[in-house]
Amino acid sequence: MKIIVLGGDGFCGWPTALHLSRSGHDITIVDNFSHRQIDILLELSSLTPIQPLSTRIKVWEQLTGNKIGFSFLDLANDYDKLVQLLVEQKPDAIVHFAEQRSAPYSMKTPSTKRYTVNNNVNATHNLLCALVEADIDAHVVHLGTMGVYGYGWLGNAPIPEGYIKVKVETPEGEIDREILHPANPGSIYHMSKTIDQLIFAFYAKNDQIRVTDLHQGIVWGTQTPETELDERLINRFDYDGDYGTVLNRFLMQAAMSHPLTVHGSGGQTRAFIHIRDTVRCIELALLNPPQKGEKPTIFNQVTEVYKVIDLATLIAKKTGAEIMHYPNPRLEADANDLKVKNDQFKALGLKPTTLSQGLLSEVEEIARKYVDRVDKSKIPARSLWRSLRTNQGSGMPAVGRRKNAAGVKRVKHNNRKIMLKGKP
Ligand code: USQ
Repeated sequence: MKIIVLGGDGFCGWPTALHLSRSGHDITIVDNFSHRQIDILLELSSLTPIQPLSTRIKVWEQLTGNKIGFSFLDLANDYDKLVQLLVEQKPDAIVHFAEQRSAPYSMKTPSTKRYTVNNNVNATHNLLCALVEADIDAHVVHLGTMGVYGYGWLGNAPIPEGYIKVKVETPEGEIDREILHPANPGSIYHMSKTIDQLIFAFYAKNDQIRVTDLHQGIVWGTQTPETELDERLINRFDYDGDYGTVLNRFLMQAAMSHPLTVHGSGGQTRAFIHIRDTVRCIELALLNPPQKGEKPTIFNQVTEVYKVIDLATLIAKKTGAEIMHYPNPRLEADANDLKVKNDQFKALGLKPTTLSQGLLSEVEEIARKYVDRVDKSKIPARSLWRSLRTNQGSGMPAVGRRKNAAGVKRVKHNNRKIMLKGKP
């Protein structure tokens, strides 16, 4: 297949581009290096020494003989260039990762909120509008998020894959319908992905665009068989308070004997997937497109569900790391249950990488190896969902309001001694 990977320089995009290239597909990466630019602005860098994209592509060709094309393009703004690219390339499929993907970054300032909405919503809409204008029948595979469902609305009932069956009262009696699962985003970033869903539904109905939307959980891990081939192909590993996701942050923190930064009680339950499974799922989705005129296919791209505190405890047991509970900078339930259906990928043959299989090697091979590159000042999560003033009595976890004069206190949690620190 001829495939364009939008956002192909990123954490999920780069390993996906390599995996698809190795499988024999003809790959062109489109990227505007927005994450590398945000890194510069926030004075961050990946824990792993990622190479410039031109080096990555050159090394890949030297090692495998496979060429990967590249087009520098800002999907949200360079609409005409995008149409031209589609006309020239005539792709069979497009994988769309080209969105600002951090929830904390999206909540940081009015400017980052507006950037996230402008960038993500325009990128998605431009893509679909351009496919119609260029008259290209390419299957769009989009990286969405589990966060579109929100956490807790269905209690302990499993979250279905995108659509939910409802009964509607009408004057003629009850009728059955299947609708998009109600959106309940927890951040501006997650909200932008809920808007994406409506854009996909409209273009699938109006223009018969074939769309698969992947509602992915939190990705952990760094390497795939392809990125492991040479250090110059290494994938990025974000550990900072904005872009680092929880499990990778804990792994890095354990490697450098930093206390594990649990927000609030750690009762938040989330869905997870290893990056190796992400790239396999993308390929499975590409090989199983919906028909023209069908509503978007939605897969839940997750393999395991954990509570944050259970992840911290698991890592603490394996590494001896200390667990510290911080006031939660986010506005989210202090604890929730979560069950998720992922039957479709299992039926297509996905064999999940579980935490127990991959955890220690990840600590050893990546976190410990590059620990000297960590800037400790970047570890705390500083983006607040609400200003400190409006947090009073807002339902933010009480731990944040129980600090002593020194700001640090030892309390008991589940019969274990833990540290409480005043500032996130
Ligand atoms: N958390 C901690 N300590 C930390 C970091 C996070 O306790 O040091 C907690 C958060 O408060 C939250 C949970 O861990 O309850 C998950 O946070 P996260 O930063 O790992 O994940 P999130 O912000 O939800 O976003 C990430 C990706 C996003 C993707 C999403 C999948 O950045 O692109 O869409 O995971 S999901 O969460 O399933 O929607």
